Amino acid sequence: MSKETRRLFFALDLSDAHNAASRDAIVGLKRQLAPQGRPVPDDNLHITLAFLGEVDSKAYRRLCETADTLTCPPLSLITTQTGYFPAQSILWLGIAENTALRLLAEKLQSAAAEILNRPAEHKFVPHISLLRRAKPTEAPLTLQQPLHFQRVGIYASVPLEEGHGVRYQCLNHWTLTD
Ligand code: 2AM
Repeated sequence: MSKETRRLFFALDLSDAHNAASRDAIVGLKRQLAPQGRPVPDDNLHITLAFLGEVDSKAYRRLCETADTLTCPPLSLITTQTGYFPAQSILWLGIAENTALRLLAEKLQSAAAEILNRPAEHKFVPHISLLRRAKPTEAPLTLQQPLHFQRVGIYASVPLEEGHGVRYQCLNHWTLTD
């Protein structure tokens, strides 16, 4: 069996057409903040539900089997204001508390902890990372935009061939239904 691993995470992807207007506003905020750090490429904007780290193919299959059993309605979310993860130097845009979102993330995080035999690396703070290697803003900036999600995916971080950075490859996805 292959012991090769991939760097994976469960996430909600912002690129669906029905989120275009809100995504444009988020990209605008990201541009405004760009001098503070290294902007995340527009195509990489997402909400991480569970960060998985390095995962081998056997664990990947078990994670997918767990996701097959998920029950979660489509999610209607709203962005709030900027925040900062000091340990990772990430400047992000927050998401308002939503019970279905939190339950989904907690289910995925606890399944991942069991399958990968390691505790979740982070407590769940719903966010969209905007800038990496960033400095914090002096005061939070507010941006309230609606976002709707009808599916959740598992993604791999793939290093770009031309040098710095990564692109995210969707390996599998699941439809959220009432
Ligand atoms: P993201 O920017 O893609 O959401 C590894 O530490 C990664 O975990 C971070 O780069 C961040 O990826 C994600 N992450 C998820 N929840 C986090 C949290 N509460 N604090 C810091 N990073 C978090």
